[in-house]
Amino acid sequence: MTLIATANSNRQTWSGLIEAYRPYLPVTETTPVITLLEGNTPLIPIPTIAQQVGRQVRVLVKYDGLNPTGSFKDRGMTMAISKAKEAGAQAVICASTGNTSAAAAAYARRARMRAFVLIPDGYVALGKLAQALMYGAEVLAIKGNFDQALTIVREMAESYPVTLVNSVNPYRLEGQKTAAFELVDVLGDAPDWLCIPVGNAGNITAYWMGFCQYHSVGLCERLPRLMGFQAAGAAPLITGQPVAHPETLATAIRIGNPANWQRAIAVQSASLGEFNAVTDAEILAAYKLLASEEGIFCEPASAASVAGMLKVKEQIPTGATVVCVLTGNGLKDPDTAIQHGQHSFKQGIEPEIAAVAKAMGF
Ligand code: AN7
Repeated sequence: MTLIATANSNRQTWSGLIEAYRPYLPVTETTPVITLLEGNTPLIPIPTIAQQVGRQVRVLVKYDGLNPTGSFKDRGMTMAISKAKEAGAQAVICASTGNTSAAAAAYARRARMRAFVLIPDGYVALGKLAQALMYGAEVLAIKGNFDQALTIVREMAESYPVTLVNSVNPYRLEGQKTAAFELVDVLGDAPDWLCIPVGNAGNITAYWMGFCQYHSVGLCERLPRLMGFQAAGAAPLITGQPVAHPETLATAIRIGNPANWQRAIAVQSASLGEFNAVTDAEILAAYKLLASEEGIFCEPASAASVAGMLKVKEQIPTGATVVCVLTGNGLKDPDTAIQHGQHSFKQGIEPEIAAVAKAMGF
C-alpha cells in the first residue's frame, strides 16, 4: 500500500500542452485555458518497418492519434478555442474533412460556444462524423468538396459573428508546433527527417515553426528535412496546380487547394525538404503494415507518411533518425479498415469447438 501511494505521488502529471509549453505560446495569465489534456503523445519505434529501410536507420512514429479526440487537431484547437474564448467569441466555424470538425466541436462545447462545421457530404469517415454529432456541433454537409467548404467558411467568418478555426487561424499552428517540441524533448535533438502527410499544409508549417523556435533558443542543434506526402489524386503541391476534383481513399487529405500553400513552399525550401505523392495502393499497404507488423492502427491519411518514407527510402542517410507523423487514429475510419482488412475474417462459423478448430486450420 505504502509503495503504491509513493509511486502515485511521484507520478508527473500532464496538464495539457498550453501549460507544458506556456513560455513558447501566445497566452497570458488571463487567457482561459480550454484543454482536454491533449499532447504528450507517444513516440514509438517501428523496428520491423525500419528493417525495410536498413542501413541502421532508426524509424519512429509520433502517434498523435492518441490525442483526446483522436487526432493532432486537438493541439491546434486547445489554442484556437482558448484564444477565441478570451476574445469573447460565442461561436466558431470550420470546414473539415472530419478531424478538424471533431476537435472544434469538442473544444468549443467545452468552452460553452456553438460549433458550426461544414463537411463534404459523403466523404467524412464514420468515426469523425459520429464525434462531431456527439460533441454537439451543428453539422452542415454540403454538396461539394472540402475546398468549396473552406471558401464558404472563410467568407462567412468575415460577415457573421463566428470565429474561423481552420488552420488559417494563426493560433492553430501555434498549438500544433508543440508536437515538434515534444519530439526534441524526447529525442534530445530534432530528427534528421520528419515525414508527414499534407493536406492544407498547416501541420507541416507548424512543425517547422516549432523546430525553428527550439533551435533559436538553443534547445536543438539540428533542423530536420521536412518530407511532405500527398495522396496522388490530391497532390497540388507536387503538380503545382490546384486540383479541381481531388480523389483519394484517404479522405482526411482529399484537398485540392491547400490553405497554407505558400507557407508549405517556404518550409520545403527552408528545410531542404521535398513533396512527393503516394498512391492509394501505397497508402493502403503502409496502413496494413503498421497495424499488422507494428500493432499501430492509424487512419489512411496518416499512413501516407510511412508510405512516403518507404517510397523515398534510398535517399535516407545511413544511421539517420526518421520520425513519421501518424496524425489520426485508425478507429476514425472503421469502413476502410473493414473493407481492406478482410483477408482473415471467417464468418458464419457454427458455435462448436470442432467447427472453430476446423476454421482455425487445425
Ligand atoms: C489525419 O480535418 O484538413 O496538412 O479538415 O485529418 O495540416 O491539413 C485534416 C487534415 C493529415 C493534413 N492527417 O494536415 C480537416 C483536415 C489527418 C488529417 C491531415 C489531416 P494538414
